[in-house]
Amino acid sequence: MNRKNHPRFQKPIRQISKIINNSSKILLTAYHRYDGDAVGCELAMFWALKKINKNPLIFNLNMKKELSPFKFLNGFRYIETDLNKLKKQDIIISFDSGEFPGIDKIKSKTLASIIINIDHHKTSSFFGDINWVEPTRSATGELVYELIKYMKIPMDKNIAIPLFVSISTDTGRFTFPNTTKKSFTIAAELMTYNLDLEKIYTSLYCNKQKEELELLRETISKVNILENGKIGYAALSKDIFQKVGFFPQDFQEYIDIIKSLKGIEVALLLREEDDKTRVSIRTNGKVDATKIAEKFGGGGHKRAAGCTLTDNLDKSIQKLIEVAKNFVK
Ligand SMILES: [Mn+2]
Repeated sequence: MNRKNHPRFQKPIRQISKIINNSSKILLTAYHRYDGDAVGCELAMFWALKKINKNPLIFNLNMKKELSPFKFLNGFRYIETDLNKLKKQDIIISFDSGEFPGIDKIKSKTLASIIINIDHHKTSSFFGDINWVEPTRSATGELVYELIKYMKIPMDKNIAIPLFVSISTDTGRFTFPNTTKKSFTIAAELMTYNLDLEKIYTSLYCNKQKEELELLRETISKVNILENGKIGYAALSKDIFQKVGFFPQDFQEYIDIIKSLKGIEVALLLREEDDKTRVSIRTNGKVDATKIAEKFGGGGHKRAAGCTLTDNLDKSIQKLIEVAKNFVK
């Protein structure tokens, strides 16, 4: 059976909307990587649920709120990050998270009866009690948009802005190949709420501290090219972050620089964190990034994936390159 037609991938939108309608305290959450899609979904759902008189709470375990580029979004300040402060909840909805180690801890702490998982990672571990996973969607924000429409919750600017952020960041401002007619159609409808694009894009992309530029410079200086220009990688050790005094929440633009080199098929960004090495993988051409990530227990999308190795930086470089080479032959 085609994976896409597998029953696990069928849309439980009716069931989800029923459960939401029958609940009051609704915990909205995401795992680990609080990017534009994840945070956008949480905030869009937050405002949508408020509109139908629910009690939503956004909870992002250990999120470094002060470093987030999404601080400008309305409602961001209500995000809770301390597990100890969580009180009883009826249900949990997770967004944009292919896996969620530790969600059971949140479930038992909040005594929530059900976990709903809404996501678009094709490597999803289906950790929810109900899973709505559509890997063909450009962003989880597209699913949240659909859910809000299905539930007939009137759209407004508070909902439209985070949804726009979700779709525009996950499509690389509508340039990645995951961008579809649907992404544009939804974005076009969101634009009817008079979104100030200049303000949104300035908040997202023209808000750098000078340490970030320092780190970009360090990253560029560390770029290595192999296999006739088909593989590019940069490895960032702990002391680099210490030297520049900055650690990004999101490494997207650092790896995009490597990916932007003409002829690159596999771009890798490795960074040392405590006793492990985190790796971002981006691909052009025929290489599927998830195929490389999965060799190391990771996952993601065709063009963007990630994994974590328990080896040190040098050993991780070796292992990654060895695998990557097989994909560019
Ligand atoms: Mn996403």
